[in-house]
Amino acid sequence: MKTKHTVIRLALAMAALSAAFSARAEREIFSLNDAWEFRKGGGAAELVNLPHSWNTDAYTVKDYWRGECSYSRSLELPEGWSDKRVFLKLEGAGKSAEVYVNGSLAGSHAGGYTAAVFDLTPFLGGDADRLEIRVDNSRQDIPPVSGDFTFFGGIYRDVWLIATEPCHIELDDMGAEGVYVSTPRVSEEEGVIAVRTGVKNEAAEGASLKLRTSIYAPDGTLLQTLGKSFRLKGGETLELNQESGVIENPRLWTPETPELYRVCVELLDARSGEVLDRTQYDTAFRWFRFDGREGFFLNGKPYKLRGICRHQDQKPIGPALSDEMHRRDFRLMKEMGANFIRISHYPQDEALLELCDREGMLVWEEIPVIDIVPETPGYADNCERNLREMIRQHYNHPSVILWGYMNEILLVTQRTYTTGEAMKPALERTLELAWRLEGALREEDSARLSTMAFHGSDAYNETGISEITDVVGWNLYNGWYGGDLEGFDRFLAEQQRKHPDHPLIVSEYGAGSDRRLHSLSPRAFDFSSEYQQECLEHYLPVLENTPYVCGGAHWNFIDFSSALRDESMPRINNKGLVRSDRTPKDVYYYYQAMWRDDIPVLHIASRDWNVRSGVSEGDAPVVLPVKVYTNLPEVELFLDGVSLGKRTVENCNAVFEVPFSSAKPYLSVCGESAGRKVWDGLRISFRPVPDRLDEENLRGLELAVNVGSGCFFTSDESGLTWVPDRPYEEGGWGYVGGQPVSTQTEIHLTADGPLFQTLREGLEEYRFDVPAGVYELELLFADIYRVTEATAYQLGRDGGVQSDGNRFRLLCNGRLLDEQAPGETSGNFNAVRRKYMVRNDGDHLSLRFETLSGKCFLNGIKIRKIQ
Ligand code: GCB
Ligand code: CA
Repeated sequence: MKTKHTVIRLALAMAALSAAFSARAEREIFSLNDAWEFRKGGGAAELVNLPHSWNTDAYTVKDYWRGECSYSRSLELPEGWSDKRVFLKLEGAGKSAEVYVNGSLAGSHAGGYTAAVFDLTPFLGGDADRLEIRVDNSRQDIPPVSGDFTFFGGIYRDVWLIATEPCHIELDDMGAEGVYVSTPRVSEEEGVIAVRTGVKNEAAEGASLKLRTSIYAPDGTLLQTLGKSFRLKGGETLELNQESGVIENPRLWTPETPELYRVCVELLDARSGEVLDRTQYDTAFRWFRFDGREGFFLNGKPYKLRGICRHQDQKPIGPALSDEMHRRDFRLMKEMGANFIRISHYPQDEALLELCDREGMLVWEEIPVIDIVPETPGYADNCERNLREMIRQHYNHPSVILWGYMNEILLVTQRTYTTGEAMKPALERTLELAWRLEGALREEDSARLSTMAFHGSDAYNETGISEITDVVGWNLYNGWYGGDLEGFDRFLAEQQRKHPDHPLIVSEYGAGSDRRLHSLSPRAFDFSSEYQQECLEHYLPVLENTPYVCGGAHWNFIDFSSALRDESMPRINNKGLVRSDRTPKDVYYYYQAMWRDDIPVLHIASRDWNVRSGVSEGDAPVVLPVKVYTNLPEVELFLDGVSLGKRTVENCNAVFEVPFSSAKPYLSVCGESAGRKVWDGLRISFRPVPDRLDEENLRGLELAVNVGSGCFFTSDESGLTWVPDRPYEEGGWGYVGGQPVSTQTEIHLTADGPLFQTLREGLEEYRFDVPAGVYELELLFADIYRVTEATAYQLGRDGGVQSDGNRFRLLCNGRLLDEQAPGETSGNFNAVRRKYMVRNDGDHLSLRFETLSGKCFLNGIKIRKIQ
């Protein structure tokens, strides 16, 4: 709710603004992000600042809120604006917006990721104007309608208020500014800049005008000024073309040398010489080529596209990032050594594109036409308009080289229609839309190339879809969703053999990881950091060393919001190189070591695994691997200052077997770079678990086992590490009989989901050989034996076994302890923890399982000696 206070503050700010600007005829612009009254559905008003999203619920529930919400506020315009044209610019509102001024509809926009501009002038009435924006994220006629991410609602980018003179440079050409800068000629020897400018006269009378376009070199010196005088009748719009003279030996733009020229466009009153309007753009001289056999070329030289894909959200705020947060992301990617970004799966904030130009990164940007083309009326029209908007709005960013418009468009299509006959109409729709979008793209921009991303199915070739765009993108997850890591190499080689002239990018590849999980024998879908590392350490050298592959874009730079996803971190797709809060995962430094040669990279890859445990044999230390990511040729590791020797680095990593025994060991690593020593170091917390239990080592011990799993699991909540399961051996502890099973389905009623997602079924016994005494025995259960519907992106990794009425008896040292039917009492996929006080009069604790019906199972076990 707006308080009196805010009104006064606002009025003061406006007064100050108008004083500062009233003398000027030029365009005025300020953000209008503060003091909006937000109403969700028909709910109560709440005071919010923009950027804002109402879908923070998407981090907790699958069925996040979708519908219409409204944002409103009063609009007090600065003094001196009464003769001006007044525009409102929404940089991004998901997914559609209707703008009302004093109750009248001023305009609407369909599309959640492109900007829209509204001319408010005819609707402004006086001193108490009221603005209302209705935003709706439920519409099915606007892309995306399917996809592995959250379709956040809200006005989640900046809102601007702009005032111009009646004669002004266009500022609403599909939300773009109507000035288009290109380089029709570019080589090492000479470059030419062309500028196409829309000019509008919204006054009743005609005007004599002049367009003055100045071109500045990267060092700021004025190179050329182009002038053009013309007359514009009242109500008329004109497009003017200007072309520079030859600029000799232009400084060429690359991601490493982001040399920018500057184009300043001014509109002048021809008679008085007064500047009526002014805009400016960065531009650059660069050219490029994609080749099916030889890869990518920038400015005539072979250039590997070292890329990442980037979603835009951050937990818990959703997509409502400030500009500086976008810039932080850019810099993290840049520092990692990336020179290419696939802006996925939708156009993103200007702040990001601006840095791609200024600090250097090549860009693929796309619209969110994903998985399937629906029949919904209006859908195709909205796709085409969103594509044109994206291209016009970001046309002037020289970093952009590719426009994309479809992602894995046959994935859900194939799953929805299982026979070729049934799929036919959908396929025709898809091809028709693809050709339509390709045509629109060609009309909008002849200087960039078109692309699409496919999932690893040959259907894209068979149906002819792969023939439509200039560049083919493959999203490949061999060794994750199926198959093995080498399947990646084979797939690329086969594509090259069959389609040697298709320029090819690996538009996605990746694997999930959860820093709570660690494994000494990593496997796909265990979500261990170690498997993600193994996977990327396989993919990246292939990308680097296969000349016909233009490049790759890792999926995804961040752990991002996908409300429908379960897995180890429900609501999050955790394939990021950085976590949602942007803390780099260790594997980030693998990329940095691979991609940077201008700085020494030396990183002990154990920030994600700084709380360690392991099973110790007697007093012997626990030997665990410690990996170092580095671009140095040789490194030496030290444990508490004592050298563990040197290792030669291969594939930018070296692994040391480290004997852990003390509680807080300090690891350091040293390498040499250009004659200087380089260091990295960190402290680890280490708590061993004995393989043989006795009075002494049981004191204070909490022996926690992640039953059915090969992974260590460290709880975020307690910090306790649950060690991997192991078979019982005489004198020790572990399971007897049964087999491990796991699920990707979310486990409710716990924050320690992964612990419950793995279990051992059909076991006979769990046994600890321990001295006599009283013990607290804790058992963890979750019944996962109900078949659930997997999402499109969780291909074939679930047990998927139905078993009803699972009921079993537990006997401790021969006495009945409990009868459990976790599915029945707590419901499937719900966590159950139960503690028992048990007495051992002999030399062991034995938990025996007697199945009464269905299956018996155990998800976790913990013991603690009380007396
Ligand atoms: C894909 C999709 C992307 C998903 C990704 C995944 O192929 O294009 O949107 O998020 O796979 O993680 O499954
Ligand atoms: Ca488990």
